[in-house]
Amino acid sequence: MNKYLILALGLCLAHNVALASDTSFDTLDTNADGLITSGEAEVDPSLVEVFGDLDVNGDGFLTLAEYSAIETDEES
Ligand SMILES: [Ca+2]
Ligand SMILES: [Ca+2]
Repeated sequence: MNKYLILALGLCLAHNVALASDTSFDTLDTNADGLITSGEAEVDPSLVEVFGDLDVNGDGFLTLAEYSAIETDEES
């Protein structure tokens, strides 16, 4: 599991280099299970800071709906 996570993070970092400033839900969701884990969020330090706030139901994962709340916050 850890090996897979490291590989996933590596792939996500590669995607981030390519995409630069646009970190989309799909980019963060490296294993495409529809949820962003805290591990997947680590590629974006600003997301890690607000992860707990975005995870409104406290299950340790961000759904697309939960993640979408960040867009409102970032525009202010
Ligand atoms: Ca995921
Ligand atoms: Ca959640």
